[in-house]
Amino acid sequence: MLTLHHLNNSRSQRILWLLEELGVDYNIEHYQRDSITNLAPESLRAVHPLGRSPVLTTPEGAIAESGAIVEYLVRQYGQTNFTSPESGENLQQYLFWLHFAEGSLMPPLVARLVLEKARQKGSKPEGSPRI
Ligand SMILES: N[C@@H](CCC(=O)N[C@@H](CS)C(=O)NCC(=O)O)C(=O)O
Repeated sequence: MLTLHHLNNSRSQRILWLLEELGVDYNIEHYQRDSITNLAPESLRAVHPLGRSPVLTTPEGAIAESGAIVEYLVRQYGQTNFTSPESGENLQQYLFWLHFAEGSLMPPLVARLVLEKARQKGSKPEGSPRI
């Protein structure tokens, strides 16, 4: 059985969406962000050393990184609407969009979110952004 280790307000929502679209059976373990730091609880580190969400535990082990989880689910459970292209232009498009999400889209969105929070608090951001 698959278990999604789901943190509130996180990228884990993408994985929930995909699991539902694929119609796969799964369990959810819920984790809540710290109300002050916004960080994930330490208990998530016991599931995967990154200590971040999403993590999917599978019969083959724990998988972190949303892109890697998407790849796993599509490979294992993809049906007609959810197969990854094997070659050509479609494969390039598939790889581009898969990597674009974390490689190019998320960094500026996270930076904006962190700056916005800091602005609301009237302070400068501290440490590395962990959204
Ligand atoms: N590149 C990773 C990012 C994972 C990540 O940073 N997750 C955030 C939630 S969206 C998290 O767990 N933040 C809480 C923390 O870092 O303590 C992915 O795509 O899964």
